Amino acid sequence: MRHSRKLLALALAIATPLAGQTFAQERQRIEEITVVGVRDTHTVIVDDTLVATPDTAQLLRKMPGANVNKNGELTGIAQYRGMFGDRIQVSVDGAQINGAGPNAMDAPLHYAPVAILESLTINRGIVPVSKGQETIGGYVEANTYAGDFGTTKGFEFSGRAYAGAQSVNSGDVLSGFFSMANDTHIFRGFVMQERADDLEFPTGDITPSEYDRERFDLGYSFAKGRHEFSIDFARNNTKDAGTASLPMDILSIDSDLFRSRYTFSTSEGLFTAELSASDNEHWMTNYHLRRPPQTPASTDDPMRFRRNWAVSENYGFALKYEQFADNGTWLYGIDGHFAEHRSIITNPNSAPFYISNFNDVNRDIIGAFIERKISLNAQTGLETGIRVNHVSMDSVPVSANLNPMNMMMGMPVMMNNLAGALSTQFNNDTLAQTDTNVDAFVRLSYQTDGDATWYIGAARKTRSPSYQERYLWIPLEATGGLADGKTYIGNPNLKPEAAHEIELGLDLENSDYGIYPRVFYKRVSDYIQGTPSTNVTANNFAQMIANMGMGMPNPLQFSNVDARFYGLDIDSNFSINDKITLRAILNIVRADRRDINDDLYRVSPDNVLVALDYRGNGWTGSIESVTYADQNRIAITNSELKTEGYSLVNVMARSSLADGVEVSIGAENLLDESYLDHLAAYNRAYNPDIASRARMPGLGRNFYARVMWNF
Ligand SMILES: [Cu+2]
Repeated sequence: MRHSRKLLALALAIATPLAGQTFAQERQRIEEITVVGVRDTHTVIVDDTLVATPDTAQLLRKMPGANVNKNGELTGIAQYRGMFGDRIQVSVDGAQINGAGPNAMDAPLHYAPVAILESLTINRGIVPVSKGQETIGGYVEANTYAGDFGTTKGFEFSGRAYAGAQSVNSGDVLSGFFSMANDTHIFRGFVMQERADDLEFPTGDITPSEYDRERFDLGYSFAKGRHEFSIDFARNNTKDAGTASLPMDILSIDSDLFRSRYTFSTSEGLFTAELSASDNEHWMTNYHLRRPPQTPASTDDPMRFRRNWAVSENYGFALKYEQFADNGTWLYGIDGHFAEHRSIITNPNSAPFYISNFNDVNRDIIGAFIERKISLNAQTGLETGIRVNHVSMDSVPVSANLNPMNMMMGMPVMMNNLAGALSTQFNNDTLAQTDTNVDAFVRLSYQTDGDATWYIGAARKTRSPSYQERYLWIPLEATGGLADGKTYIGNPNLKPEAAHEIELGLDLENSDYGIYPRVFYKRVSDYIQGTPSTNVTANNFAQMIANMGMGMPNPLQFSNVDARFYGLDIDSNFSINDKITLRAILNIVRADRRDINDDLYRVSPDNVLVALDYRGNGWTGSIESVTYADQNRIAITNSELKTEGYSLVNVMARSSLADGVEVSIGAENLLDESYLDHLAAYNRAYNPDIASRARMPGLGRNFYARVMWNF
């Protein structure tokens, strides 16, 4: 294990993908580093970074340009430079996973828990088109533990036991990774269990915010000569988990994940084939973890109980060939991703009640790309590529029954009539839609004689509408986790978004320091954003629901508008002496509409992280200050609330107790500061300590500990 960590450090140092042990990957790495370029990724290695959270998405807070829209403890949605959700492509060990939840309760990083995570990498700025099909907002790559090949024919058993606990919610995690490996085979397995009670903040508890999750993995890798093959299965069982920022809580998320990869390397190039699939089933309710809906006389109202069954299926493949050429590489590829979703809302107290929320919606993408990386001369590197995606989407007709008692008159009849009119409108619309989208990018780097490499990049990136944006037919909050409290309807005829971006940067580095600033400007036409609905039937329906105290009137409809994003982020480190390093990250992003005078919703406030890392004999320690500015640039359209700035202090220390045993302890929000997290949305569950629809509080002081035993 010690050996592998050294390898990781090396990989990080030269900013290439991690954990390359095979001949092919070694070769690939050598080829990659011959091309002049800037440091375009930022990686967090979990072994070296102490975090209390079970949710990998929260690691994004430690990375330049990145942040997390938090809707629950296991429900973190990646944000990068002001864009989030489906605009950020997330890869979990090469697989793209579209979760079952129409509100992204199981956002992609749900499927890479921290306990099995080896590293998390973000691409800084413009993402090469080969990284993923739709990278309009960014690219995040999670890699989990896979084990290492041995050096001889003899099999060796090794692994890692990982245990953690934290005070803020009495949470704990226990996990084990085991592998049996020689120079040709790796057999591996992983088990994990984690659970927690409700979270504390300085003046109360967040209810519900408990969670309970299990995970099991089995995998196998084979390497011989120029061939390498791997296959992995994982089972995720998320049980009760509170998501107080959303209208319901998680009852279960049961997922089967599959992925496989084959690589073949020659002296001329590297061929890669990848296959992945997942099958996700999810239940959520508005009554089993939070207080059920009440009539004014504080008794449960059985007619307003809701539960939601949602499933998704994904299949993905990629075929790539990287050809080594003079001074660089050519990369050719085709890939596909096929997703299907279904969601039905019912009432456990009234069997005939149902809303067919999403009915067998499909979103299929086939893509092809070519990329070229080349050193034009000893100082200048060029990277460029083009991708074409063909997107096809469809839904089968929808229906609902909102009059379960078969009443002859009254509210249920009127609501049911409106729902009937909405479903007829939807079913008569053009539900089958296809888009052909073209992405392209170019990045040029110039190394001066000194320590500086200058960088300029430009890109066009596209994204077709999500299934929610096209096929949400009745005003509901099923919006991929926007959590603005608004109900929305979709529009099957939406056009794809197209972003045009330029980025400028500089890497200034030597043995004492590294400073990596980037400025960017991105203009998005046909940006998809909720605007006030002009659909009279939908508006009447929402008004009627609001009159019954079950939601907000005035729904939004997903529409094509114009938007822009611009800002600056800086990643940096300075060696103060051979033991102490100063690390600083600064993030500034502005995001607004170009067609009207409004800012965009849920954009990270300006923030700065400053940390001192100490690396001494036998132990390491860090003290970190995280400061967020006020966020006064809010989306009026989304009724967004402002937040005040705040500053938190975090400390952590790590020491090796015995050979292979490492103990870490830390405290987040050491000073128990009260604050509001601008990206954590609003309270939607009954809570004596937090008003309904008030901003979610930030967490109180959290002591935590982690023990890792590598054997
Ligand atoms: Cu859900």
